[in-house]
Amino acid sequence: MTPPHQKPPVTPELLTRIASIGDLFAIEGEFVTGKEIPSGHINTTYKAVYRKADGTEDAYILQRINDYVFKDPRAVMRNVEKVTRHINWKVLRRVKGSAGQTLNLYPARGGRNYIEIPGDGLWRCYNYLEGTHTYDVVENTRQAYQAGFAFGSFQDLISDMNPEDIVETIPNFHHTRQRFNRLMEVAAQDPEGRLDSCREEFEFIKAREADVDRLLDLQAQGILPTRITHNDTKINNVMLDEESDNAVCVIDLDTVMPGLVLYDFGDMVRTVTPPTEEDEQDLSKIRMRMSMFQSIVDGYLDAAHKFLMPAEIDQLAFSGKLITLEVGIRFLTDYLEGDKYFKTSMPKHNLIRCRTQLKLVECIESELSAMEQYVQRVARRLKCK
Ligand code: GN1
Ligand code: MG
Repeated sequence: MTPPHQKPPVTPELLTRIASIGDLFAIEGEFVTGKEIPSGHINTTYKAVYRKADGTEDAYILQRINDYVFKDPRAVMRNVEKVTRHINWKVLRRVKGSAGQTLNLYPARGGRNYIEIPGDGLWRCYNYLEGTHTYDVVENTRQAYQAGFAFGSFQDLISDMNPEDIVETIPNFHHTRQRFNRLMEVAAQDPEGRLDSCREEFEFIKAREADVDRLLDLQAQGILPTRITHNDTKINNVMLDEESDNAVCVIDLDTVMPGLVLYDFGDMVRTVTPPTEEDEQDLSKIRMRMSMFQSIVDGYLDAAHKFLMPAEIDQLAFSGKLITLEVGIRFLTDYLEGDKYFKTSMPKHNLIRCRTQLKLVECIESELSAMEQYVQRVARRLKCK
């Protein structure tokens, strides 16, 4: 187990493993080196570098789809193929000659865009996005603006995909009522005997039960439209240019499926506004940085105001609270279930992550009306109200 925030060691065994997986894909050149990229909580990700005959090097991403989380990894790949093809087509048409990079899948032995390795699951290979990086903690408002703009543009890019082409890779992924009810069930069973160690967190969530129905009710009444959305807009899922910090490409397309744009916006609020990592243990450091919130609103609405409805804009600030609460619920549920879903790298990791989420919920609650006012101000300026 690699301790949190430390680079996993590059052992000879790991290099052999990466080279043997890379060997299954149509990659040109000789394997040079590789390493694990530890940032996601779900899939296993390696970077692999290959040297071509002319001496130049290209890097690739090899990724194993977690089949505990994604019950049908082939369906995930069908979605990802459609989404990457759609985006590539549009980007090539619209911004010919731009430096914009997109994700491309490489064919595997057997002719598919993935390979199933007996006993080792489903693997795929993407191009590595050169000259880009991600942040776990946003340092300045420029980065926050870029994240908002990138996910708003992404929603715009996929808005005309045919919903029938896209399957729900994780059904009811952001169904906050079901997430809440599941926590209640698991807490009632308390399979690992951990409930006593998290009573306070559990009560905090129970006291906010009314929040979990708000967006679902508006959706059921037809007030909020269902669109194709990203559904995992964590800040480290957007690649920014290493030098300019301009947004280059949105990654992690496994949960692209029908949803509410608010789930995407809410997860940006959750991951961009705090000045700390998701598993910060000193809760006094957690804040909702208003300047960061304002910049995500600015970036997101600059990209998305053309297609958003006033009813969606009205819930942007609240969505930050809701998604933070939802992710807190999910971390606590996983803690109670014995850490089966999210990768962990220290004892009580999921409980620690849950605590940061709940602290952030509290911070958002005390700023909510100022956040709402800011959204309305920008919406009026952009004339979308
Ligand atoms: C997971 O894979 P990653 O780290 O980008 C999770 C998200 C959570 C997030 C919490 C498929 O995202 O839903 O919000 O962790 N992805 C899945 O950090 O469950
Ligand atoms: Mg990710």
